[in-house]
Amino acid sequence: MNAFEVNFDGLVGPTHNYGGLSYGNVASQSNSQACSNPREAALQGLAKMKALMEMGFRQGVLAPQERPDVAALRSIGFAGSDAEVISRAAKEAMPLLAACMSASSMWTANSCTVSPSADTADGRVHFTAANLNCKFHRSIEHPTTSRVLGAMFADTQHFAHHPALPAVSQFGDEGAANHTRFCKSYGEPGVEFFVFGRSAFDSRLPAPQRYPARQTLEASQAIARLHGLSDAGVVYAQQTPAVIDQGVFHNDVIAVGNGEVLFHHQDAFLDSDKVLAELQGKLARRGGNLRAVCVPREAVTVEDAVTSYLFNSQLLTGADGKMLLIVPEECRNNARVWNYLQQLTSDGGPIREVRVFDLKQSMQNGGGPACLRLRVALNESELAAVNPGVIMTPALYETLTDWVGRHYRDRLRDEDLADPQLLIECRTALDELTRILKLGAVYPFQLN
Ligand code: SUG
Repeated sequence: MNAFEVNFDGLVGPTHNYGGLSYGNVASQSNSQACSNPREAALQGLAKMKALMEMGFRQGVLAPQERPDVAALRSIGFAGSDAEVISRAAKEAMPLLAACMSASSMWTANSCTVSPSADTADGRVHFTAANLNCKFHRSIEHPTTSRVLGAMFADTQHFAHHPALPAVSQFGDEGAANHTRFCKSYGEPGVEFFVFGRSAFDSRLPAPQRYPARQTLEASQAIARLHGLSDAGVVYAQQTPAVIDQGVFHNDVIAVGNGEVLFHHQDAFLDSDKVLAELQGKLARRGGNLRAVCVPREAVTVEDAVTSYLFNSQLLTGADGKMLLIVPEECRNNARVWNYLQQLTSDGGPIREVRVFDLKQSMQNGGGPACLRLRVALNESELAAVNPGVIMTPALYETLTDWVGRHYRDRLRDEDLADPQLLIECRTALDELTRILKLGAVYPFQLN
């Protein structure tokens, strides 16, 4: 049966702002308190979805979350009416209000980890919502993520959903941002590659000194168990701790893979040769042939990778079997990176084409093309079982563009976050969105 990769992009929510909430994510820290433009952010994301759809890729959309998260503010002691909760938080603890306002669920690569049915013991597609417990503003995402995923992939014959792992740092899990799947073709058993930043229990493994390592080995192992993956189809690798300390807060800031290709920086993994040999061996036993494209540090430094987001690109297989890299505009603005890309696409290797997108609103918070999408490999009958309301079409693109135009502000600053009107605007917009995407009731304000 035919199988495909479907990219589900996060629709940027109406409260997109620069809260400076992610220590260790250089862009988030350096753009803290800048004025954001939620409308432009959402339109930039939609433009990418439309372009990929027009190029013939299967494209879906993942709904944003209810923000401000009034329930989260109540859980930490702010009381009264919804408006009072917000104004008290604004007066007493602005960083907590900012956290409960963040539109960070737009980076759907962090929403969950997905294992396609060809890899799992029960032959279903498995999803584990990410607990994202390294950052408060992200740790509040997973209950709604689970409800939204449940509404998109509801058919229990094809889809299995696991709740987030225990909410402690030993099981820190950031979803698909640290997970890549290699395969000969999407419908055949592949090798799932889990990259972790530290181990919670094995003190022999090194850890970064400056910035947090968000993903643990133990979280990755738990997901492999939950999804019923076989040892023959799994490889674990540790990220080089020094690159985390330079701002590589997820593996997808320094490597991307698709099909048989791994595009990675020379400094991405500890014991790189061993990791590549294990991947090569396991993929070969699945009938595939790993093609690792290693970018040397002489050509592109880790700092270049962090500022340009070269590796936070989408690596896609076109209808002709050739690979295409979707990169952010920031890659064109870095001469070393841009030169490297010219060379890469002309040297006869697997990556033949580069397409550039303006995603500046998201990039300023450390979210590039790859962060904005969740990859789900599906065969034809699984694709037919997905809620059709979330599959991108020209008509849905028009509807969502119009919806953004009617509901989103074009500037948002710190002081605007305290505006009680923003809560009303967001709920009105999201209520309409659940009807557009045919999700049913998924938001707390719809459930109470
Ligand atoms: O978790 N930024 C996100 C960016 C996530 C990028 N995702 C991947 N690489 N897959 C994060 O650090 C910043 C929010 C703020 O500062 O307002 C933020 O959450």
